[in-house]
Amino acid sequence: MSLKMKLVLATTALVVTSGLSQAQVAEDSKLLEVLDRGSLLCSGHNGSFLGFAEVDDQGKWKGVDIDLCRALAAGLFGTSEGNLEIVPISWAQRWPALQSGDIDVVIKVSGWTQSRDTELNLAYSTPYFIGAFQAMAKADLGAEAIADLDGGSLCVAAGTSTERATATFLESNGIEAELLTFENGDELRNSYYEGRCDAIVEWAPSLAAGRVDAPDGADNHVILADVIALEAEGIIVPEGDPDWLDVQNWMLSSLWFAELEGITSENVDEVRANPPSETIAKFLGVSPGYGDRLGLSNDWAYNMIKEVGNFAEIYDRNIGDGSPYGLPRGINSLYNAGGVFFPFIID
Ligand SMILES: N[C@@H](CCC(=O)N[C@@H](CS)C(=O)NCC(=O)O)C(=O)O
Repeated sequence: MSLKMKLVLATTALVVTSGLSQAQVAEDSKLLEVLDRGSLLCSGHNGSFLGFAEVDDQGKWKGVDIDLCRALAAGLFGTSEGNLEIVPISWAQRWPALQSGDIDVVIKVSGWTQSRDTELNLAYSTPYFIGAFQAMAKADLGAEAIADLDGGSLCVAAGTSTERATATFLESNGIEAELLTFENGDELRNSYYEGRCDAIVEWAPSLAAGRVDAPDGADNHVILADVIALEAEGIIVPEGDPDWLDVQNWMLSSLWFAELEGITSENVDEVRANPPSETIAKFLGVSPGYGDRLGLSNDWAYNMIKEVGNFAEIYDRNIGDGSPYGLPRGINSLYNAGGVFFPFIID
């Protein structure tokens, strides 16, 4: 290769590399609309969805999904305080609310299904949670498996992938059981506890969380071992807005990266003052690149970690050891702790 040719290639590489550090956000991206508006409209729940979107005694939202909404708002605006509105919606309202613009993003343990992906024109982030659908039955029925509930009834949430997966499971296994569906989660659980159905089908973390509060005591209910289906839960935005989707993916990756590197809400200031590597300096906005490539401020990850902490902190506070539910993290851990999650490469 001639020297001239080498010079041309080197210059092109330089332009391409430096061009990468400034985001070209599409003019019609939801990202710009949200930044302009100065507030994020995120999905809540119609009632309490234990551990993920609950309303506490003071009427404040909390939970894993609510913390992800807070992290996103903090990443976008520096803090979620005054910049986040949680819009209460049912499972069935998720998609019309997103499509009409009543909410900007669905962070509502929503499973990746083919019809949502294609017919509803939705785009999924990388999954942030793996949930197994299982059934919990009244202990006095003596059931050990769902097949033992043949001829009985199951309560399940309307308009969810749980309803669909349960119907498929019953059909595939030749089990005849009636499915009673409910729009509202509290109504669903109360109907089960009041004896309107023999068992309730929910996501395993929800069953375990709900069992703690069973009015007649947790011991009167057994979670059956059959796994009806495994589901990957992701963050959802309308199809065709890659810039907005990028922010969701990098938000999740940032929370895992901080966890992997031991960066917490407690020590993030200390780490930022003395970053142990160039990658961490970039991640926390000490050196440029990590935010402006996405159309955000370079300290957006710092702001998220400072406000909500890393993924482990979010998990522990809401459904893990720091919560009333004490659920082990299991498959939802990072890869180095036996789970399936990991951050993407920061280059
Ligand atoms: N992952 C489901 C939504 C979550 C779901 O199915 N929730 C079910 C199973 S945990 C439920 O029973 N929810 C009770 C509630 O709404 O409180 C989907 O994407 O449709």
